[in-house]
Amino acid sequence: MPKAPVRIVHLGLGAFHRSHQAWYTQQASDSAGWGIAAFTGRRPDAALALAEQDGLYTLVERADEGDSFTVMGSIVEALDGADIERLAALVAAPETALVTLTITEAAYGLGADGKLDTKAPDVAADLALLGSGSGRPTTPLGRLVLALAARREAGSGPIAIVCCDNLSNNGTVARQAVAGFAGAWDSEFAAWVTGNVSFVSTSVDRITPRTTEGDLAVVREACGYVDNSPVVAEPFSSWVLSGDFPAGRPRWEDAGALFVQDIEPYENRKLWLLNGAHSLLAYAGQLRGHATVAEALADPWCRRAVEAFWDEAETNLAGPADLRIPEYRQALLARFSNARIAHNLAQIAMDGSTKLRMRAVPVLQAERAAGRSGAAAALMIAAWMDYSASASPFHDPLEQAVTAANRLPGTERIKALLAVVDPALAGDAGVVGLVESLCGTAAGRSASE
Ligand code: CS2
Repeated sequence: MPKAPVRIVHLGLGAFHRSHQAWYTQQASDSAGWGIAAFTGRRPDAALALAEQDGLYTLVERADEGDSFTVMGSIVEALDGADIERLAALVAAPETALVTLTITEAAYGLGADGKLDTKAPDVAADLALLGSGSGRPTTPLGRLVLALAARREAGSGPIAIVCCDNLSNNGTVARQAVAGFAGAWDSEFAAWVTGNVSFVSTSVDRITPRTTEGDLAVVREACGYVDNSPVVAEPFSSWVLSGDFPAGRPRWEDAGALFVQDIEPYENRKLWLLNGAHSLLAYAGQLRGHATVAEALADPWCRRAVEAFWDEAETNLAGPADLRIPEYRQALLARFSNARIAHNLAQIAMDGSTKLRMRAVPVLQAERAAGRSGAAAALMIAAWMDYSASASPFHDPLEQAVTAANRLPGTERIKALLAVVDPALAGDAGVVGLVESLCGTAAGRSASE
């Protein structure tokens, strides 16, 4: 098939981008005009592997009843994220209308106060380097900001940044992070960003576990060719977007994307019900000896904990009638139980300090504000604390603070760990006591043991 011209630049070439945004772009009726140039993050491997097959790969849609296979061609260039020259040239090109992002929640560098943490070592290093006008940024945001400066220089006009990471109000988060970088660099450039960059918020959904050797063999067997980079995903997918596209966009609605004014209810539904349950299962499930989402959900203790958390979340979910929460919950149970999708809990467990801020904290706060305990949301935090003390490896942007907190005794430890997630919660004696009483329960110990 002929390649579409690059009009979308993507940062974060991973399995999720390939099963989600690349799929929506390929399904759009005007897809022939919208090619994606996708850059990796820390390592070039995914780009190298994909470039070897000219950007083509197989999307395996894995349903309970079997697999179906689609050859994907919407990624027309797969590039090493360190190739800043190519990134700047593409973002500066007038044809480029969009930059989409899946750079992970933690990469926005936000502190517990929701602002860019300019003291985080990699952010501080990139800021210093941008300020000095020489050197190569290593963070995705540092690279993006440099590329936006090239667009300004080229006079190529407005552009949209479409955030596809699981954060509440992710367009605003992306704006804060980019503005934080731009402002710390040059105030005139920061003003250009404000006037020319539209930050689109989106709620993204498609369960996409890591590809395994077995998946490669399945594709070889079923399709009769060798694909070194297939991606496996559930059949379900959803994309809700809110914001302006000053330079245009593909007709993603042809693939079912929903464009709305107020994204918050959709975001909360997804972040609390799907991602919240995922985190709860990731921590409690692993403490109970399970390895995948489907295995953990089959454990009645975990299932009860998830349902209790959903009850708390649902009470605080208000929004348009089409939220259909009972049906959404029912569908989630089916999606999570798809045993053919081996979704590893260890993968979901990563970067908990950032994820819990979106997944547990808002529900806990809302429950307490309403005079209720919020025990089910607090259990997610308690399970994370237990997990953080025993997991190896333990991946988290605040790993050092978590390790230091875990050395403290008793209630001091609980307070310090809570402060990593949300300082306000750490100052609430009721929450500290509640979380402390729930520690140990997932693994089957009572609080007093
Ligand atoms: C998961 C998500 O790893 C995680 O934190 O909760 O990646 C989840 O699978 C996706 O958001 C599903 O759309």
